[in-house]
Amino acid sequence: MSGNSASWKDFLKSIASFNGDLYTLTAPPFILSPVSLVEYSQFWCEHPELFLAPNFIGGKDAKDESTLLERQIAVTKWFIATLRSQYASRNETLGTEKKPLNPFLGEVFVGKWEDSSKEKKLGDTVLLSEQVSHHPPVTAYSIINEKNNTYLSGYNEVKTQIYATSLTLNVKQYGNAILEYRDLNENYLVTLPGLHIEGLLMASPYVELDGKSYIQSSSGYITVIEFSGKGWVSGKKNSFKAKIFKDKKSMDKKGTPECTISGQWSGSSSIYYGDKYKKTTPFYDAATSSPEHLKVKPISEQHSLESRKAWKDVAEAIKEGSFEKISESKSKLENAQREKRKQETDTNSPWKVRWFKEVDDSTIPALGQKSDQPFLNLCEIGGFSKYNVPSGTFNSDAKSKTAVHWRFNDEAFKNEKEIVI
Ligand code: CLR
Repeated sequence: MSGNSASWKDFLKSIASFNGDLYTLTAPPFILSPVSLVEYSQFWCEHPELFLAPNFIGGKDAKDESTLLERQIAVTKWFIATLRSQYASRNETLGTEKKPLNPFLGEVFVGKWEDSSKEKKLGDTVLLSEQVSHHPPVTAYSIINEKNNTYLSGYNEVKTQIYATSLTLNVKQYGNAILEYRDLNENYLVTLPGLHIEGLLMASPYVELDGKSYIQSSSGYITVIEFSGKGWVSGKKNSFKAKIFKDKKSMDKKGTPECTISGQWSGSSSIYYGDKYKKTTPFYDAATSSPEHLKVKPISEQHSLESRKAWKDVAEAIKEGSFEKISESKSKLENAQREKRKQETDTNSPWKVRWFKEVDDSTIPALGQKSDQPFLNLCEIGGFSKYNVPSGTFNSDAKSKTAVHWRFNDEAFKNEKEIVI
């Protein structure tokens, strides 16, 4: 054990008796990431061409079954392609999963993916990510492609449990993501999978996804993706099986899906239609399609609320591996934040969230009534709960009374004057 640094053993002890807030735990420097959790929203779009693909399937007004199915398959492919960056990239590039920096209230991360294609039909795609709550930590984001009128917006909030006997961290996601292809008049609800952190005992933590993710389209089509890991039937890490059904009813009947996709989300997968499993063809290969990283302004041009600028000293200390420098620079930032909150209370002027707003869905719309909000419509079509329950929970299993969600505030972003994208 060096200096004041907690050893891995001490860290495990504190995890075993932890009280629900992972960020209060002092972890040894080697497990700390110099990247703030507010940056993780970028992983939704490291394959912009897949994100935008549905726009180019059939004409804008095409609503025939085969076009709709093809778009559902395209959205499913985009989703599968996001998973490697989201859940395996730290492990693959740094050797282990890392503990991200806990974003402060109002912290933002912005940037864009520039269209590098020859045809220029994609256009630029912008990322806005903002820490909208500190206790509990909640990040909201919006990914905007104006040229194709395509929007992804959502938020993430996790609840963590520890299984003391196996020292596994069990993480449930509470947010949801809504994908809108406004020119097509089509939108999709994407539910977020559960996950657990394994390998803690060996000091080499990694993420394993579990449970299911759903992609519910306004066209009725629904994809159910089931995740499994090493210890499961296939025996391979990062495995999944996705089935696409015509609608929720067909899914519940457990009949033959329109198509089935299976394989590894961090590797390759294949697809077959109906029951023609002998005619399986390649679907997606994460190994051969490298992620396109977001373009972010140099730190010298950033606003003080921008993540990389605000965390610069801490990030450098983490890279140096100096426990003293880490805690010194972190305390500086945290104390400044505390002081800020105190001032806000004293002057009765609470912090204003920048680009997002909280929407209370508990009373609107009345039961059985249609709503223009994509989220409520999609919940109704797929039978999902609109309440604050783990992502992907169905109505009948919901056990919460609140239905408050973070949504993108288009107007606020249009009026943005300080932060340059
Ligand atoms: C955040 C939202 C992203 C997907 C995602 C990926 C990895 C998750 C992260 C979310 C939340 C925080 C998380 C992380 C993996 C590890 C980390 C659960 C859901 C915890 C806080 C760190 C545990 C510490 C050990 C590594 C020691 O879209």
